[in-house]
Amino acid sequence: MFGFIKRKQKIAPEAEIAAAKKQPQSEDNTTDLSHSLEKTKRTLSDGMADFFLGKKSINSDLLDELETHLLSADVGIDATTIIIDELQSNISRKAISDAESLHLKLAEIMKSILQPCEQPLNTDSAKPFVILVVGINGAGKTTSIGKLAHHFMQQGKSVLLAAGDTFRAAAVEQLQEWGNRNDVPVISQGTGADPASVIFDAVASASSKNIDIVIADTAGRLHTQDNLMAELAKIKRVLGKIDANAPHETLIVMDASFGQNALHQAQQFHNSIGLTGMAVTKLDGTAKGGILFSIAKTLNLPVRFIGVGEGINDLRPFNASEFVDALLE
Ligand SMILES: Nc1nc2c(ncn2[C@@H]2O[C@H](COP(=O)(O)OP(=O)(O)O)[C@@H](O)[C@H]2O)c(=O)[nH]1
Ligand SMILES: [Mg+2]
Repeated sequence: MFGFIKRKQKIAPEAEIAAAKKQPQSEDNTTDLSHSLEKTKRTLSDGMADFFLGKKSINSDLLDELETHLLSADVGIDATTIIIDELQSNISRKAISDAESLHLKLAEIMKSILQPCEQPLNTDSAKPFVILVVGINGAGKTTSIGKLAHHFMQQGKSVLLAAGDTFRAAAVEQLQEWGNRNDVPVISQGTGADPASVIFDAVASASSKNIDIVIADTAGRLHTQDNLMAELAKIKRVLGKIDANAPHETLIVMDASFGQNALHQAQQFHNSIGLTGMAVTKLDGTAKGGILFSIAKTLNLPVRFIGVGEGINDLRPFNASEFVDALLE
């Protein structure tokens, strides 16, 4: 199924944007999502087909098997235990008797685990609403900012981007390309500039132009790099001088393919600078999509968006029900 859609290789930002322009827009999001989550789906359901086709009876062997699959997909111990225990108790009191009722119950439990993370980002509380984007190198920050700009523009909002990754010249250029692509202004001061100053200027400029949303890029960093974490804290402090509530969203972008490690990184970022939301990227390229369940059980943070590809439309607001339906489809 869908074998004609080939995975793209890592490519330069220019080519990536050109490719994004050609992305077809599908109206059927669930089918799309289901296709994007193919690798995780396979891990979850490998060897389970016989069962879901009703050819295997419901017993503890089956639950053991399901448990292994859930753990392999990085659903994590806590969420897996909840799922298996709940299924077991339903089986014991005969509330589940066939493949269909198990499928329905499994979906219901999985949705209930993810539901608390479904808190869409509302940008109406401030103008400009400032989103500070943080995370490790390569997580997908800049790409996600490009997609986010598109997302907000489609909602009729005006957007301005701040090139706060001043570490490498290429980073500013990459953001500028996304700015061109979306036809939104990009405020930058070039390589080596103080990111706090760039982002401060961007917010001041957005205020004067009556722009709705500022999205600020930052250089990738590890939570162990104290000086770089202090730099993020400084950005937040400086922004607070314009608006005590800014940044209104501190969004970590994390790469799902890092699985439990990404979770650990996010926890450390949260402890160090305080996060208000997450965007989980590259769910299309990994079998570790179950990480969202781990996130739900261990990090008390909203998952605002999920990234399911490299194209401009491949970032979507997180919807727990849609996600589980796509996984179990
Ligand atoms: N397959 C896939 N690739 C992604 C996704 N998000 C970002 N990428 C790719 O990840 C790479 C690094 O992204 P970039 O935005 O430069 O990361 P940054 O260092 O955090 O700014 C690029 O090749 C992106 O196209 C996603 O959701 N799916
Ligand atoms: Mg970047």
